[in-house]
Amino acid sequence: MSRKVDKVVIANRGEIALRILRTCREMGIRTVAVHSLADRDLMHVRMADESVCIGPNESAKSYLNTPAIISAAEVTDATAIHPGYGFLAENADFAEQVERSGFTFIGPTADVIRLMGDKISARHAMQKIGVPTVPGSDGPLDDNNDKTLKTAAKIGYPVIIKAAAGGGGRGMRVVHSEAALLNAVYVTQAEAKAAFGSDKVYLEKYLQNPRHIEIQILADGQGNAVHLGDRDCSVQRRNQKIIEEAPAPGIDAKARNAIAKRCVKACVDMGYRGAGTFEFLYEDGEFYFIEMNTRIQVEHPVTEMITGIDIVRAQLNIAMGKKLAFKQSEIEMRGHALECRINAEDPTTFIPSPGLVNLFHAPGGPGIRVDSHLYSGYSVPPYYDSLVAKIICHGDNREQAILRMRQALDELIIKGIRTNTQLQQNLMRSSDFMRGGVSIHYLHKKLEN
Ligand code: MV4
Repeated sequence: MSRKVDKVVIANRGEIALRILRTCREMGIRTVAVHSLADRDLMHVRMADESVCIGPNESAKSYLNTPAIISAAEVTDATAIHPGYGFLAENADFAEQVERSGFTFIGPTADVIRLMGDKISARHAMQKIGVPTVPGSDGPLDDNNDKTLKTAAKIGYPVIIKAAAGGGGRGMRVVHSEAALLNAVYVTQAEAKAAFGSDKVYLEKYLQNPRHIEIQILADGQGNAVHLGDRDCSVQRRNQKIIEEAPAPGIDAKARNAIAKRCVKACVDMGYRGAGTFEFLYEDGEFYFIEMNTRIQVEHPVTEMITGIDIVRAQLNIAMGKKLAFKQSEIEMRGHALECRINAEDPTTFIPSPGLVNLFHAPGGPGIRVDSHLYSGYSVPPYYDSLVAKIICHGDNREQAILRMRQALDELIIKGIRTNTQLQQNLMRSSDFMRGGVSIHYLHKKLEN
């Protein structure tokens, strides 16, 4: 079925809104920027064919306001809505309402978003399809305490209790001994109920020193799917990724191909449509599925740099009902790419540092890409995420990518607000990072010293 995608509402802000706008323009697709009151001066709002103010500063009343976004699509005669990442990107009810209102949701079907939004059903789906998961409970924990204790004993301590409706690090608790288990289950259930409206929780073996490796896929929902390789996102602080790279360093070709093929097969079996990411923990040479993201991700540029594929373009083409334009054998991975996230934050306290950017100068040169909505004179509002720029560097190999990143960070000028640029510079000179393959605990340990 072919669907009209000739005018897209970009239901997001900041760098990703600009990223989506750029590809739309290249494809001759008209754009509608929807923005909050605080975001009148965003770069993409100025560049869009049309713009609609959808509410006040608070995201709850603007970027999360489904009726306002759908109304904006109606009044501008748009045909499709791109959710970007964050906000409503993985909200199945939003996807459903967009489609029910007669617009194309640029992403998977609401059913698949819902399936993956429940981490227990996602786990179950992967087990059925043959994607390896972390050893854990079969479905949600119930009020049979003896059974819960037995399950944990069989898995072996430490275990981790996770909320089915959680994800991205929210609603989790690590348990180190049998004595602490039942109370931890009870508390996690209560917290999950309060935070997500569901007290469903499940158990997994707690992996103590894993890496975070994910696999990017594209699927057309018509039986065709490909992977675009993996990314390593282990350098993070409090579940906020700081550096991402592609490919994940030090993984042998056989293991990475095997897991990627599983993901592709899972997409075909599920009838998945759009761009998606399978998140894994990687420890002692094994991959363990933890979550699937049904959206475009912040770190997608590193994959674009090594494959030459525009993932937003692929999303738009898939939404139009086109079949994938390339086969797996036509996708070549070349060199290595790194992304450093630049956040408007205090370098020592990590407290957000919004305000007027007096001067912005972006780095350049071979292999350098900057995804940022900043410009000199722009004021970073205090209401949203503190990500203000992504510096992406490609090289023939990881060493060259790191050398280029050092130069790029050196050239980057952001005056008026505080940023984490110096931390990124330090990381690009850290012997552990330079060796490659650090775990998810690396940055925490480094910052303690
Ligand atoms: C885990 C884990 C260890 N063992 N599951 C955190 C985010 C969410 N996506 C899943 N998370 C974790 N799940 C088991 N069985 C450790 C984490 C984790 C983590 C994972 C990826 C990236 C950063 C992380 C930071 C802390 C904990």
